[in-house]
Amino acid sequence: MIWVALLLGQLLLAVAVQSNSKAYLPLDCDDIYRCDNKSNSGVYTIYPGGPTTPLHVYCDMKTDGGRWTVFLRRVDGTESFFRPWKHYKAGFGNIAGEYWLGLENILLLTMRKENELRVDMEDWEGADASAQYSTFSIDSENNGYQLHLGSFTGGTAGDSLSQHKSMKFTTFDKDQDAWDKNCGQHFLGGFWYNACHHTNPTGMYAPHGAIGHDNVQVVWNAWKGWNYSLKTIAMKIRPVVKCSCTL
Ligand SMILES: [Ca+2]
Repeated sequence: MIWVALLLGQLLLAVAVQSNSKAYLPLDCDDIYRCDNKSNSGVYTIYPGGPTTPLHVYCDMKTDGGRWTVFLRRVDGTESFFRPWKHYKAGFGNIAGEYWLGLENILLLTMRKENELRVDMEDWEGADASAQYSTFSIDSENNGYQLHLGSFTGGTAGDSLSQHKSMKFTTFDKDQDAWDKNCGQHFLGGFWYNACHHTNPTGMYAPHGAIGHDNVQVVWNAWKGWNYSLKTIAMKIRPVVKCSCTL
């Protein structure tokens, strides 16, 4: 009888271990990378809002060590980013192509872990550049999804985001910017506009030189100036590694 009880106990333990492994739900691309550091960049499912709300996202597993959860991606102009508040709140687009992950999802991703931010971009001549920031988080909708941004820590693109620090989010139908008109309406995107911007990553997508209006395109002023419409831009976050090791 003791033998039977032991065997039963081992069986129960095996079932428990198996169901534990099945219950593994990654919060972000960092969790996916840590589970399998041979992961390739691509579309994955994460659960920042819990087990009942799976979320598709693009993970950058290559750039500067990978682990990046991408929340904005512009690559070819196939999606319109001139959209109302409810779209920026919930997210839109094609995860394998161009998309905005949604302010509620960005909030969920940044409330549990301290994250850093990286912005990668390319011009139409084949050059690329980046900008990195020590921390990134946003407030809830009650406080306008206000942006909290740490210091600029490097990157050849230079700093065009610090001017947006502490701004609330603005779309053409919700004005929370520092201008007497609506920056989202004027510059054709949704962003943490000030009065109005030094970067416009959700602006109108167009090949460089195709449109004559300054500032309404996908701009990163510190790298290419106000009049240059970038070919690609991506904004991505990952948890800050807290190294407890001693040298
Ligand atoms: Ca305004």
